[in-house]
This record gives sequence, structure tokens and C-alpha cells, in this order.
Amino acid sequence: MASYEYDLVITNGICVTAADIASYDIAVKDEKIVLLAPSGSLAQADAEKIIDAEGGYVTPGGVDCHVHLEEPAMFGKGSSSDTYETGTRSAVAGGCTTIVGFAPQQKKEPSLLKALADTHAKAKGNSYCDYGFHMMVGNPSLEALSELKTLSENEGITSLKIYMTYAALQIRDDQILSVLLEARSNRMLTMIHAENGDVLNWLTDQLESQGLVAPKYHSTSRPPILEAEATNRAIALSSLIANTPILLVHVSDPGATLRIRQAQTAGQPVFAETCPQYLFLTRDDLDAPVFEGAKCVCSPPPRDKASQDAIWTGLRNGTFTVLSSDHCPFNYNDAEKGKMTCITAENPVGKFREIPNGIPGIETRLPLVFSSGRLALAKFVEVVATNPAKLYGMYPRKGSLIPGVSDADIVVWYPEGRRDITITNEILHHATDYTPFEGRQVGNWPRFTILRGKVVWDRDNGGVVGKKTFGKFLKRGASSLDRIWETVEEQGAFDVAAL
Ligand code: DUC
Ligand code: ZN
Ligand code: ZN
Repeated sequence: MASYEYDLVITNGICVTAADIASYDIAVKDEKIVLLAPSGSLAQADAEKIIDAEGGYVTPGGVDCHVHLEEPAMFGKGSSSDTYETGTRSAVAGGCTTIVGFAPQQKKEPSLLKALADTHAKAKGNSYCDYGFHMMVGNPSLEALSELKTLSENEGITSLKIYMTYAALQIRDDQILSVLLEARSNRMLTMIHAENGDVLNWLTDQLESQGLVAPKYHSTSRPPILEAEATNRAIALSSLIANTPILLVHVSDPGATLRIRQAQTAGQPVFAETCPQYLFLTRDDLDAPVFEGAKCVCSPPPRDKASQDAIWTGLRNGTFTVLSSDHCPFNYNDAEKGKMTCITAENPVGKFREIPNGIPGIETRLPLVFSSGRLALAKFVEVVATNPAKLYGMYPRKGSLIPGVSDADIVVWYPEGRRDITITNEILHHATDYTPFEGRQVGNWPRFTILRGKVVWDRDNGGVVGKKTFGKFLKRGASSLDRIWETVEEQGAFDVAAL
């Protein structure tokens, strides 16, 4: 077998990292980036494969740390349309090389380790990109809490998600405190879904009693104040447990954003995530004819135009650390497992309470935001790749282009002005029968996606050319963002007597 100096060279690209933008060539060997060299200097290198980026941008592969695949019914009446295979296939076609999905523990299960083992079995050998898991804690039993140590120290699971809503997952404030305390002592980051579940259930009852059950009332049942209140409560609870780091997921509301910013300004380890649905959709999208609005039912719901602007501002000014997809797909035209499970003869436009909450978006995340023109490119890379890798303990292996240390996870974009693409469901690679972004124009799309030096997506020659066996499980370390754990530990242990 011929042996080459490099496995892959990318020449003539404009490389963008969270730190800078510059023209240079990249050489890859044994799955790693090994050399950055002056632009064009590697055009004739001794390499098995040379990609001419033709002046297009080159970025680190996307890192999407909020992805739901193959999960049971928890967010309404349906269950996930994408498996690990189809979801990660869609991921690479959209420029994403790493995902972190969820290992869901149901309320009836006392143990987290069992949920983790079940999720490993689903993902192993079925992933086109690298992957990790967050624990989704539905039952913070003593047994579950006692398992956090082994999850963090032995299993590479350094984050967990808890919910302040959903019958299947909602936990009480005292349970939240127990989770935060245990997470703190095990250097685990707690992700929080902050909406007031009791209040939104009450509002839903009120709406139903007046026969207001169409999809658009999903938004009415979850006014912004419910998110702001729960966000404020989550921040208060974390401050009570000696500033345990938290991440508010899928933030949609300016009031919640402002509260998060205040906490950050006060020096609390409070992080936040937003998603494309809060940048590109509004509540009007839930008011489409008949049942079509169900395609945009997710929680929190998309808000108004002014809220979109506030979320963009929060991305630019650093309030949001990460931009994830919250890919949580359900088929639309599916009365067994999808959005239409809630349609009955009695409720021909469905009953929004039962519509499964969630939308697909793993493949459209990068193209939508890259071509929006609303984020500087270095900021784009920071929130879609570098910060997620740091926040979730994968940096610098993931999320950057550092020779000798970063995996060769790379996206090569088309040269500017070369492509105008209309998003339609036909061009996507998930196993879901719609996209909420149907008909939107984007000015660019990943031309090549490279995972550890292998081309896995070649848009013009074969499409998805990787295999479902390429993806590897990532054992993650503790978060390295902003020295969060060092800062927390400098404050000492939680001491109730000192409150
Ligand atoms: N929260 C999520 O994080 N994903 C989908 C449903 C939800 O409400
Ligand atoms: Zn959530
Ligand atoms: Zn989610």
C-alpha cells in the first residue's frame, strides 16, 4: 500500500476559528490535524487526497450538543422519528461532526446506568459522526444520584438535563437542589429546561375549557413569563447551592435572556443556549392552516420578531454560549407516533396538549446561521463548535483546528456567491417527513464534511459517503470553559449553615 506523507490536504481555503480568520492550508494525518501551512503551499503535497477549497471558508466541524434521537414518548404523545443512524446521517450532511444526545431515564426507573446502557446499545455502530450523551434525569432517586460519580469519573458523562415541566420528566424544586448539589461535587454541568410546568398546565386547562385546542394555542399556553420565571428560579436555586454551574437550554425569551445576563454580570456560572427556531421562526408559524402549525410546535415556543432580535443580540454579546439544534423530530403525517397522534374525530385540528413537542433541525442549523449574515464568522464558529466543545469537555480535540491536538473534523464551504439553496425536505437526510424551514433560501451549505480526516459528506459527488460505523463514542471530561470548576471549587463546598 502506498504511503503518503499526509492522508488529506485542504488547500486554498479561508480558515475560520473562534480566534481568527486567515488563509492557510491544512494537512491531516492519522485522524488529526498535523500542520497549518501558508496558503497554496501544500497544493502539490504528497497526500492521498487533496481538496481545493477554491477560496471558500473552512471551519471546524459543527458540534451539536442538544440532539434527541430514538427517545420514547416524553414530550407529548409521539416518539422520535430519527434513529441514531438517520439523525447522524443528517448531521454530517449539515456539517456537523459531533453530537451529544440524551440517555433518558424515565420516572419509573431508579437507575441512570441502565438508561445509559440502553442508549449505548442504540448508538453503537449506528452513528455517522462522533457522539456522546447527557443523562436525562427523570427520577433523581438516591440510587440515581449515587451514580453521578461513576458516570462522571468512569463513563465520560459529564452533564445531565433536568426539566421544570412535562409530566414524564418534571421534578420539584427540592429535587432540583439535590441534583445540583450532587452534580457540583462530581463536576457535572446541569442543563435545565426552564418553563413553569404547573402554570402551563393550568393555562392549558383554561384554554381547553373554552375549546381552544388548535396548535397555535400551544404558544398561548406558554407565555414568555413562564420561561422568565422558571429561569429566574433555576438561577436562584443554583446560587443557593454555592453557585453550581447551570446551562439554561433552548432560551427563547428576552426576559429570560436579561436575567441570565444579570447573573453572568454578577459572576455566577450561568450559561445559556439558544437554537435556530428562536432566530428564524415566530409564533405566527404555529398559526398555519388547519393542523400545519403543529410542524412548529416545540417548547418553549417560537416568540415574536422583537424576541428574535433580542436572541440575536444575546448571541453577539456572549450571553449565549452555545447555539444548538434541539433536534427533536416527529413525523407530521403520522397518527401512530407523530404530530397527528392527537387528531381524533372529536378534535379534527388536534389537541395541542398532546402534540409531541419538538422539531427537526440537525442538518439546517449550520447553513441557516452561517448564511444569515447576522453573526461574525468567528462568532459563528465559537457558538456552533468551539464553545460547545469547551462547555461539554471535548476541547481541544473537538471544535478547533489546532495542529497536533484537534481531530481533523472540518467543513469546507462553497466559495462565496457560488450557491443559492432552497431548503426543502427532499434535500435533507433525516427520516422525518418535513422541515419547519421549508422554502427558506440559504446562501451556502457545507460542500465537504470531514470526520477525523475522512470525507463523510461530499455534496457534489455522492452526498453522504461516510458509513454508520464511522462514529465513535466520546468519553467527555469536565467542562473547560472559563475555568468554571476551578472557580467553583475555590469557593469551597456547599455549607448550609453558612446561608
Ligand atoms: N425540550 C427539549 O429540550 N427538547 C424537545 C422538547 C423539549 O421541550
Ligand atoms: Zn427541553
Ligand atoms: Zn431538547
